[in-house]
Amino acid sequence: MKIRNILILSAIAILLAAVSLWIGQWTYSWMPPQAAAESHLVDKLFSFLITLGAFIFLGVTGTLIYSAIFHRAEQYDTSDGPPIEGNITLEIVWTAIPVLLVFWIATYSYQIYEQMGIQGPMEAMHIHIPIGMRSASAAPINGDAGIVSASPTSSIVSTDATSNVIAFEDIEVNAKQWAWVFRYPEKGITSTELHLPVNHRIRLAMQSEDVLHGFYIPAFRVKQDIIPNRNIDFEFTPIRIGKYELTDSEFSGTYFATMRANVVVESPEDYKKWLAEAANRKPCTANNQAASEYAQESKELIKGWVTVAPAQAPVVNYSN
Ligand SMILES: [Cu+2]
Repeated sequence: MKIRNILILSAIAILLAAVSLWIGQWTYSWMPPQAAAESHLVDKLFSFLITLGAFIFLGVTGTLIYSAIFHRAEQYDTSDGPPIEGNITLEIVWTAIPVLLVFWIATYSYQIYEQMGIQGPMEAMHIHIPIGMRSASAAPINGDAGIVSASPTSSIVSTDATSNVIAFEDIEVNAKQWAWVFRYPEKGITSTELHLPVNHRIRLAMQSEDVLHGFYIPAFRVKQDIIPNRNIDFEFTPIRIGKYELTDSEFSGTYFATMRANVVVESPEDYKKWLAEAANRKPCTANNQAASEYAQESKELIKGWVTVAPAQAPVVNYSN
């Protein structure tokens, strides 16, 4: 190959790499706000995948377009191209590069999965292991009082939850067809809105009363299946004050789409205030979209449609 060609190809590769890196940075704006420590991990992985994908996509389609424009066969020329074979070096290179890339992606993804401590099917099968506890590491831990810092740079060091003194905010999550109920065991209050103190490690104990549900907060980049008859522990750290949405990520029946809840991340002071306020309220029946839609539809008597009746609308101290 002529030196000139090598230089041109290298220049194109560098340009493609630069464009791919730029696209990779751009991916951060495609996402909801980074409202939990975990979101930094996930977004970094996503950006990495898109950067790699962009480089390959631009390289392949660029070559195709270049060939189609500049090396087009003459009209009515149906002869074959030159038979090229037996370049061992080339074959080794184009096998090795994708294999290495796949291993790179796999290792990187697995590390992030580990850091987030999300339970796979294996953990759910072996429930005698203290599940969900082996990783409390997605949150940057800042020693005193269990307050974690919001800075993404200081993240992810330890994988040993027991060696760190972390003040967990324990909250019970109850999922049923079709409602979310959150219980704050310390104060004994219940709510249909999930309130969380910012920069605190949250530990959820999740249960389903009936079928499979999925706990998913896009702004936190966390998702966990809730399997009936199991206690599912799940941890994360919200780092941004604001109001977000929790949705069900597993189809759980007719009114699945109504299974949403507000997630309010607030300062520890506001959180305490809210707890106190909720504790003063008498429990009453919460608004439940599934129940009201079901009641409406039964009134209209849609014949021939049988559906699972929603569970009773939750009775809680606080509902929105
Ligand atoms: Cu559900």
